[in-house]
Amino acid sequence: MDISDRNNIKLRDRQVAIIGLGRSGVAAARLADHLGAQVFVSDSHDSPTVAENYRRLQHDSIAGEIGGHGDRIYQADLWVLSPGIARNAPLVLEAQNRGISIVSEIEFASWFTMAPLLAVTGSNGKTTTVHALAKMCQTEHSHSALSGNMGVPFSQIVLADLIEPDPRRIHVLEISSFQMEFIHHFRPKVSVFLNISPDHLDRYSSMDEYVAAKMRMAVNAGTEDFIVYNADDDYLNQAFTEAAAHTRSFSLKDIPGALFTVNRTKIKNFEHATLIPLDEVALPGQHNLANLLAAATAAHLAGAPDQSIAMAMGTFRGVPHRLEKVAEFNGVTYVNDSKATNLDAVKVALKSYPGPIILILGGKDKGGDFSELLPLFRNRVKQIIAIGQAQPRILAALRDAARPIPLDGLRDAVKFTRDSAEPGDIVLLSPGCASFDQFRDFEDRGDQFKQLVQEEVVNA
Ligand code: UMA
Repeated sequence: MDISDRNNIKLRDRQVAIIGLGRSGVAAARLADHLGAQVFVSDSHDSPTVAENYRRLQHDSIAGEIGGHGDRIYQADLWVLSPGIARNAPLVLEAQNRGISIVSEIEFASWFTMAPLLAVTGSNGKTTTVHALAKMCQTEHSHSALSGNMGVPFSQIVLADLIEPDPRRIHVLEISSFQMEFIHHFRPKVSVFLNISPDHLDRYSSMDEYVAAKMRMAVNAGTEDFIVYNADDDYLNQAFTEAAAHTRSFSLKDIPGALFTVNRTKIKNFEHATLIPLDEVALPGQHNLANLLAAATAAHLAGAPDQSIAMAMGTFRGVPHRLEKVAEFNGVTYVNDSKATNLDAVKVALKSYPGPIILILGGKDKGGDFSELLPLFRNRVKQIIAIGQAQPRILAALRDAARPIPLDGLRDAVKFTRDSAEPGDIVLLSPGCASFDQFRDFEDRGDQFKQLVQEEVVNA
């Protein structure tokens, strides 16, 4: 199928295969169906979630299969690929061999909206930044809608807008490297790059490959578009010296050319007037200040007034599963940082508390080097609990220096902290790993942690 002209892609009666039936797959299937395509959905698994997703689509007369991919998937003009499926998976290579056009779910959805896209990527801080950005862009003149990697598929929002158009729509998108592997026309008006550090090394053969996937977000940026990047990040500083689009950097240092700058007491706008005093910013932490500067810069470029930007900074307190205080019991504070799926996010979490910290680490291994955490442990982390599939690697990396305790799962970890934590301690779930070994996703892991704290500690 010819997809070279974005404005002329017609799906009516075309064979569209949706590969993967998680959240993205379901939303893409519904969007394709709405646009008149002959949709076929396929998933290699038949877990309860996939089975339920399939049942609902079947109910709406959408055809498919679960529990394995049959040959039917290759009778297609177009594939919409879920982000969880690697681009070098055998079925993807086979489809390429057969000349089938393949696009990511984000690319697919982007064809069917004319509203401006504000896209945010980075190794850490994406979810916090997009939430702040969406709040800043929620004004009389612009109605922001948040989607992407944060959990709501872009296709779902695009379909809702096709059914009930909103001329003031602005899309705020959280973008992962996975979602950029099969893009062609995807072109944000503002592309925000927060930071780049090692992540997903289980899926990419090198750091360069991972960085390249992330950088693709701005590959189509033209002279009317903007790239916003963190000038305090070495990778990004090098990457954007010769960008085609307008670039705007942000920094925690006072750098020339930044739209918003910060000093010891306040955030200032580009006219050096006070945007907001620092003690009125609701979200704690230096790393969050950088996220807020990124969001403010993007919001300004999208036309949001300073008043709305300042209001969001004064009221936005953060997102669930990201350094979320769960409970304080007998002087012990429980913190849910389940969204910390890589080691850099764990470092940020550790730096947010002076200690003493009891750290719950582990989950599905993503290939990071756990010994990188060691410099942050001193005088801060009093105990490490290792759980999940990554447990042997955590033990091997940290055994001598930090003597981690291996436990079976989250319930045992919470019980252990109930019996061993002392007043003043912080019990921090900051796994540094993906969740898929024992949980549906990081949200499920965080929700279960919160429930276990209630069951095993607060109400015990
Ligand atoms: N599958 C196949 N064939 C295969 C391999 C997998 O059919 O060969 C199936 C799996 O059985 C599964 C589906 O494909 O049912 C894959 O689904 P998915 O993992 O893409 O999951 P979705 O529910 O569609 O969720 C995706 C994002 N998941 C990933 O990128 C892994 C979600 O990001 C995102 O919130 C959602 O789309 C909506 O946009 C999650 C994530 O972990 C939060 N992201 C990573 C991260 O933040 O580190 C990148």
